[in-house]
Amino acid sequence: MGKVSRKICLVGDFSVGKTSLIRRFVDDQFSDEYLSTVGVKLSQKSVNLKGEDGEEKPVALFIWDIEGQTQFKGIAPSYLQGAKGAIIVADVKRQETIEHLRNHLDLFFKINPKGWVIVALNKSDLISEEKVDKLLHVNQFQTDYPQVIGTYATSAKTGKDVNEIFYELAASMIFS
Ligand code: G3D
Ligand code: MG
Repeated sequence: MGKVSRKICLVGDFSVGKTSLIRRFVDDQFSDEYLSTVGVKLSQKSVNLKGEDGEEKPVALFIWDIEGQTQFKGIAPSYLQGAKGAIIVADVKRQETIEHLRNHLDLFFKINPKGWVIVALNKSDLISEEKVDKLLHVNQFQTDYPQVIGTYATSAKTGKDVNEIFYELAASMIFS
């Protein structure tokens, strides 16, 4: 049996940390000097998921990174086409990027009604734990979007919850 492969897109406003989250997950590194990529960049990482039967299932994740858009309107539908999953990212220090989450969700689910999404409130290392808890509390989307798996407070800088969001998303994409 060949390995299954799945497409994941990173979605979100400019500079929220999409590229940094991918780098942290794929290369396990973070650089404050990291320069923005141009166009679309594809990264690949293979993961082993444990199914309910305890069997390990290898999955190749193809992770798409976009750049150049400043708002959700700039995201081309062709970028999202064929994605079984998305990580939709906001920056906890920029409220407008949080307000745009629903626009990104609407666009993703319009193109991929059967896709799965994890919401990442990124740069959580920059604010207090109390603030993080408050943001997590008010930014839950499952009621309106049943295919949203959950909202996580991530940090590409410290690595907090970065592996978790990719593995959670992959598990839902494969086993649900
Ligand atoms: P993008 O791909 O969504 O456009 P980038 O965003 O990954 O390029 O990140 C934008 C800036 O935010 C970068 O800083 C990056 O280092 C920083 N950043 C990303 N994630 C985090 C995080 O979790 N915590 C902190 N503290 N910073 C983060 P520069 O200065 O290069 O623009
Ligand atoms: Mg980028």
